[in-house]
Amino acid sequence: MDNWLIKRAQLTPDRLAVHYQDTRLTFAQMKDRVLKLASQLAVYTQNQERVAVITSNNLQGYLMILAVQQLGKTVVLINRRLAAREIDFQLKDAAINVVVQDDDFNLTLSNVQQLTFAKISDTTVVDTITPVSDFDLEKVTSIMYTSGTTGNPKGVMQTFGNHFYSAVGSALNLGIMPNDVWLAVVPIFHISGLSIMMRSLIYGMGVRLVEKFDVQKINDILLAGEVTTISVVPMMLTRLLAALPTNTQYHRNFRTMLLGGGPTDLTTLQKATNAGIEVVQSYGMTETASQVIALDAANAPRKIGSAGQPLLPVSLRIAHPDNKQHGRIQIKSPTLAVGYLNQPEKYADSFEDGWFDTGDMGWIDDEGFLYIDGREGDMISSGGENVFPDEIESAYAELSEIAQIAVVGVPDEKWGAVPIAFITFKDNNVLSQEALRDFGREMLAHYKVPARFYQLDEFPRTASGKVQRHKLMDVMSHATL
Ligand code: S0N
Ligand code: AMP
Ligand code: MG
Ligand code: MG
Repeated sequence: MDNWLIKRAQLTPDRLAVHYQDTRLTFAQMKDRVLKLASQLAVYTQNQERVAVITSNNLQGYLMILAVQQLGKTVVLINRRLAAREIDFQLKDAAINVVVQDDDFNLTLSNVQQLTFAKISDTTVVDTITPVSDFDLEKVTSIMYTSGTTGNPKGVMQTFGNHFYSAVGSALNLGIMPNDVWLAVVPIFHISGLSIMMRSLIYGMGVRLVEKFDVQKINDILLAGEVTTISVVPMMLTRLLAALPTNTQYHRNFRTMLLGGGPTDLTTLQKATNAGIEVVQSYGMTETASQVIALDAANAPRKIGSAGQPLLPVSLRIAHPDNKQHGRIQIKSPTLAVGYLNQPEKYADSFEDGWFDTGDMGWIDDEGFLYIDGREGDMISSGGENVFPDEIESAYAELSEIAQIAVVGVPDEKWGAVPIAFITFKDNNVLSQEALRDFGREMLAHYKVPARFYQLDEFPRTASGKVQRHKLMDVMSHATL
């Protein structure tokens, strides 16, 4: 396919491409800005196949991701909330030499050149680059890391074709209107946010880029009719509703709230419906380049609690159903990532008879609508970020005072769920809550640090000596905090 950005600048040069704070760029203007940045970035990245970008949702980061794309290099998107040690792992795995980062990103990373956006935009351009002529649908254009129940994080390789089919599948469900502007407050380092950027290039649609999830500000934008669509995770919806005055409705321009990334409670969905908000529930993951299952406007009110039906390019089956037809959610889709970087066996293991096994469980009603039961294993969904107990337990295992640690998720009013930890100490060693927390904040993204640590004399175990996780909640009441 022709280079989407260049093509957009030809087809719809004067349409809004991106709006951030007081800056509004049309596609023609955005192309010029991106190509200039790409020329500056080229000075530092000549022999690099991949470039990592560390950014929150700001204009410079947005343009930088596009600039890497224009150079024909793969952009490795790093979750800005991770700890240095976690980022180092990803950079090493992706063989990154050059990191471009927000001006206020202040972690020192190992064995890479860290360039701030300011440094790159101050670079004198010697040769203006020629952007890649086309976007090969089979080329890997983005990599983002996702964790699993066990083992190291995996670099999910997304192609232009993945993004294209994802954008088309979404459009065939939600439609495209000439005045569409999609609000991106979900991070552009996750597929929730990056997919909005790709839809913008493919549809010729404007993006309203917002850096911080400031509830009041987002509600104001939705009330003022400045955007037509927004992507949210469940926790964002809950907070938006709580801050919306009763009997107040969003502007009629606003047509779709795309909800995904984690489980939502029915009360919240019911409240949203009562407030006249058209919530389109969806299900997707990094490996599927965003939603693959979604509700449609007509069925949304009737099918509250369902994640919807497979989008046009997507096939869905439930494998190994029990007698209630609950089983494993498996997918076939042209949006399916082409692999995990350096871990081909791990990726191959995710397939059964050519179907991708999502690791999630669910069931399909007699009209073909999918309901998600949850994930196998112990994943905790905190504010739309996935947290895996194994990752936390391995980090803490490095503390010599700890004999054993087990992490479980508990419901949390603000984040939906948060991890808490149960610990036995060696000998008479005891670490304070504060010491445990500080250690975690050094080693892990802060959202992974257990909210509380309970000290136990011993773990509840099975006859064979295995820790009984489900019993941990019962012992909580007589554990020391
Ligand atoms: C909810 C968010 C915005 C909260 O961040 P906020 O309020 O901006 O926090 P900060 O000011 O940065 O930090 C304040 C303190 O809060 C801690 N913190 C931040 N986030 C979390 C968290 N999630 N859980 C627990 N604590 C958190 C900070 O650490 C800080 O504390 P201190 O000072 O102690 O460090 C933010 O969490 C957020 O952006 N969440 C959403 C992430 C997301 O997008 N997830 C989806 C990933 N999945 C996918 O992309 C696949 C599905 C998909 O594509 C999709 C999803 C949704 C909608 C549409 C789609 C689609 O299909 O298109
Ligand atoms: P990620 O790896 O960050 O892309 O997260 C994908 C995971 O989020 C999925 O495998 C699910 O476990 C979870 N998830 C996404 N959408 C939903 C949903 N609608 N309901 C429940 N869980 C979801
Ligand atoms: Mg994942
Ligand atoms: Mg830290």
